Amino acid sequence: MKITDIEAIAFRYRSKIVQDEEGHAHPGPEHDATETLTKVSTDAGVEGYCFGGSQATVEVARPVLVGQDPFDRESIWQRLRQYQRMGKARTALADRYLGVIDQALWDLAGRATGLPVYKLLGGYRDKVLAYASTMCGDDLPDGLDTPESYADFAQSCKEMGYTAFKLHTWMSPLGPDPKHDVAACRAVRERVGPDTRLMLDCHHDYSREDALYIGRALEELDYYWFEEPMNEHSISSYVWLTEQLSIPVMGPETAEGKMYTRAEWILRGASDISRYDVWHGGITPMMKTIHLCESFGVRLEVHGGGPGNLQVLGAMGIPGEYYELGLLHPFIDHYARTPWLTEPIDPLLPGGYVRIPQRPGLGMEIDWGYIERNRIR
Ligand code: LLH
Ligand code: MG
Repeated sequence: MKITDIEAIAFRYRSKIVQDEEGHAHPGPEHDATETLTKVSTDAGVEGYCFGGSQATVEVARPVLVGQDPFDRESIWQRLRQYQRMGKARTALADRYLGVIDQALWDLAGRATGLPVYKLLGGYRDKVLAYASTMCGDDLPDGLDTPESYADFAQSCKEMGYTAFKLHTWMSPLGPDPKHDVAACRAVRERVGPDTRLMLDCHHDYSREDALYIGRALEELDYYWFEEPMNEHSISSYVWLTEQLSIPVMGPETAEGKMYTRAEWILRGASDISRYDVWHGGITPMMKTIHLCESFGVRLEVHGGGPGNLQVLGAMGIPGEYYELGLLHPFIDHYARTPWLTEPIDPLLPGGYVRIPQRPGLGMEIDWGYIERNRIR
């Protein structure tokens, strides 16, 4: 089998989510938005898909992919990784886009063999616990505007069946404010009681002292982990913080450098729990990172949702305890957000679990009628 083409299909949809100036998602007025579907075709008629990507990405990747065996993912991935260093590919093949191509190739392999990706990787489980992960704090009345609003939302999530809840508190320009963050964490703990797992992912640019203050408060409130409170480029700051706290510190989430960066964090003792997602270069480097963590006896929690992350969670033999389900907000219907799929990828099951999708590939059933009706390119 040989790859014959890679394309980026763009289509319109209606969204109720807007991004603030730093890129954090919030509820907003309904508007037109664009989604892209990257499609890899072969001479055997089998195709692979991943949502995301861009026209620039497929133009740069096409000469590398066409003519290759789509099962030679490692060779294709290594070649594209080298391309990332210079010229047009620096942006067109940034990790996010490399991750799309890699996922489309895994999807293709699954569709070709009739297996979900987690079975190709080596199946470990067919369901995973989920936590409700909130959007960042806002100033919308009865949204996520006060500690009390977070407590109300945590209670609703508990009633929906979630057994764990993670706050993203106020980012710029509404944060940082360590006291406000701690007040929200306290209000949530008091509302949901001792049995719900709670985590915090706060403003990502706190000073060492502010992060330590928040971390100590979280220990007192029996939180389960403390995520990305400082700039991840300062590994020394994370070493400093991790040494002083008993609550597990988690990271790096956004730092560049794929498995190489995670290896350095482990060697330095910069966090207790590592972090990765398929948008940092794909399933291929994520599995390398998972095996790295396993070798060092370090936990890894998967960042973000979506089909690629879920398939990896199904193949993770080390915890990897949770699927991040979100980002949720009292004003947003999470399950109405992907009208281009015939059904949502991550419905919540009794007990607070999400099933690893069992369809071949990444497990998505694409609504082609929807895409064709709304197609731009
Ligand atoms: O800053 C944000 O908008 C969120 O923190 C976002 O990046 C989210 O994906 C996250 O960090 N989840 O863990
Ligand atoms: Mg995070």
